[in-house]
Amino acid sequence: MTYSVKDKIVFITGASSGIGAACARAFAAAGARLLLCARRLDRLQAMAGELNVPCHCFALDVRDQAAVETAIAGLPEEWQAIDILVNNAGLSRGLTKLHEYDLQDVNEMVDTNIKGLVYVTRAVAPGMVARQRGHIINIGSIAGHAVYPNGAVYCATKAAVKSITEGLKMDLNGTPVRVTSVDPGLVETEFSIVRFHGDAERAKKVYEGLRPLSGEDVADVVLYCATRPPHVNINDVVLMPVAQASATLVHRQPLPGIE
Ligand code: NDP
Ligand code: 8X3
Repeated sequence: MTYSVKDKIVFITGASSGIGAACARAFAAAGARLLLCARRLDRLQAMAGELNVPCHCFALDVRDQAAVETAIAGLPEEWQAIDILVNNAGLSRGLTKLHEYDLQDVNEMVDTNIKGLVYVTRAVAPGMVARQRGHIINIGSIAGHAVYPNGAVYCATKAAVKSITEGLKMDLNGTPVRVTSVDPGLVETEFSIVRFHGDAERAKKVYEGLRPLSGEDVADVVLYCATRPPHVNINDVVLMPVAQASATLVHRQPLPGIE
């Protein structure tokens, strides 16, 4: 027996693009009600208009602790009982040797990927404990399992997500609240465009010669984790394109059967 997400309230951070937007579509197709946030509210509203489920969209920068607390405490009553939180908002900035890194990029990654994720979790998890139900799904990365050159800080932020997921699971032990990490390899989204500060040509090269994952591939796994029976907790899923064997080993030639 699977867990139905129909009519459940699913809160997805960073739903304006890529994996977050794909998660919104996947949960909508399963009949969930969607709480969607990101900084680009116009994008959220455009997507919500195409989804045939109730959606509540709001602009939020997860780096802003006070804004996170105010937004979540101030949700309309009918949106307060969040069943599933998908902590997806995140980014990479730069791909550079640490001793040459732009510290503004460093701050943005740490503040978004670690502190932002914790602020949102801190605001949502108490309600789940009080209601004695809920599921927190963090989007980690293969980068949290293995470091690659020029990516020390981004990899460290995703290693932090891995630790936070494991620690949260321990801290919520004794409650029915579930905690999962979904950790993808290369996914073609706006991720690399953001990493390279808008350099679309350079971003395209990241996925050249292979069939990367899509946001939909990741959303499919997130939905799978969310729909297991209530006594089953999927702790961690690592998913990669077949052409990717590790954080650093990528085959960039055609593979039979893969278009
Ligand atoms: P995208 O750039 O396509 O999407 C990132 C999303 O995060 C956007 O919706 C963006 O919204 C949101 N976001 C970024 N910063 C903030 C912020 N300060 N406050 C609120 N929302 C924010 O990239 P992906 O979909 O690929 O990335 C989603 C997650 O997946 C990230 O955590 C990333 O680290 C992780 N990941 C990505 C992989 C990949 O190869 N693409 C692989 C493994 C993990 P907005 O700009 O409107 O605020
Ligand atoms: C994103 C995947 O390998 O570009 O987390 O870091 S990678």
